[in-house]
Amino acid sequence: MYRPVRVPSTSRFLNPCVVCFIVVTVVVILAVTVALLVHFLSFDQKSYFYHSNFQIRNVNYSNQLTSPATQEYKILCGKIESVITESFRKSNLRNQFIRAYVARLRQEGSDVIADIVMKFRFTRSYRGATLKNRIEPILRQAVNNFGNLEVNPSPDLTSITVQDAANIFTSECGAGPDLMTLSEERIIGGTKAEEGDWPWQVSLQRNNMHVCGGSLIGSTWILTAAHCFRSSSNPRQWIVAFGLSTISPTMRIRVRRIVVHGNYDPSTRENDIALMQLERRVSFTRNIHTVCLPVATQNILPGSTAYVTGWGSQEYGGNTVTELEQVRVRILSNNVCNAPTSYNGAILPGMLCAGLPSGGADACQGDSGGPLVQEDSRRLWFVVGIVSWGFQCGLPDRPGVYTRVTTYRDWINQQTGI
Ligand code: 4AZ
Repeated sequence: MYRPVRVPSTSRFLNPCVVCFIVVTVVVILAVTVALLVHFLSFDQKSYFYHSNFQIRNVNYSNQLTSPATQEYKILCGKIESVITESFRKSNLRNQFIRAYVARLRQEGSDVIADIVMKFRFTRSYRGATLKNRIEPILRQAVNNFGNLEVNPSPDLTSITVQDAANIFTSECGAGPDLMTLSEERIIGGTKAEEGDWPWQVSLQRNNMHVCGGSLIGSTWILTAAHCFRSSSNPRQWIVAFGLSTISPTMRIRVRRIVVHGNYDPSTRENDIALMQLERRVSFTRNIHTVCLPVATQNILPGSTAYVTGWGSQEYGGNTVTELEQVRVRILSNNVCNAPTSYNGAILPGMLCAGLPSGGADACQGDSGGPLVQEDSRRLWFVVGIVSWGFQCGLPDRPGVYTRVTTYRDWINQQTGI
């Protein structure tokens, strides 16, 4: 009987498949280890925040520097930021430097002090002291490049936490959530607002029911519309609620005084502006702080983007909502808004129109008194309009009509000192 010769099997350990498997496994383990090492040593970066005071000797702290809305304020901050940025961009920290921002200008004696927040990204393996030693000389070098600005030659430099940075920003007006961490520009999409997106927005309530919106403009002041008080201007009947939700607010404060514009005219809706003074001061947090007021001379450009926020209804005649919403609109010129096919002359100089040409994006009932805001080139938010009126909501050629805040800038200052 034929039987094939049996080839003795090779040892298990020398089986080419097993050898191949072992080699591949070892190579994969090595590659993963090297990749993880490289990742943690060079790519796993962490943000570090630093604070510095620049003492500027030859600039007087005039009225012009008390508000971030003035050209003088913007120019001075812009100059300081660009000199620091340039120094870091030319230095060996160019890849680690993210941003320098003047968070506050204040007065000390006859000097102006600029509080500067700087953000860096370093790998986690870096030690704090090493970072400071590398940043300090570049900052000193920046000081030498200020030209006509006399800045103290060795400004201090302190490592701060992201919370410390946020605290500096919340003490000033207009910081949105992205600016507070010197992060990328925020993409505002959808309609639902998130906690801290619009930290100045308040809900004005009677009997625990949302009636109107408003904006926090000072630690005891709310800006809103005069027509909100047609039902009652008794401060004891009102409560100001903070936070995203009107039914579970993060804070409620009683009202001391309501100041309705003396020349508010319900028939023309002219001077539709009012102020509420709170019973107590608000302590500012990341999610509750003020919006900036524009200067009276600020030009609100037709075509520019603005946002309106509130708990108003989503269609004319509908119910108000309980969670804060936001809508992007564009500013229209009063001329366009007064066209015969639009509001046909009803738009007075103290009013401002905003919407989209095809309609669809608009404030509606219950948004009244709330803010129409714009972001400036330094990413600070300004309240340029107060939701006032309109023909229904979201219709083409019937944009939302707002009280033009710049027109009433002096009136606001007379009433509040802000
Ligand atoms: C209102 O009745 C109202 N579309 C507010 C804003 C607009 C219309 C009506 C703007 O409170």
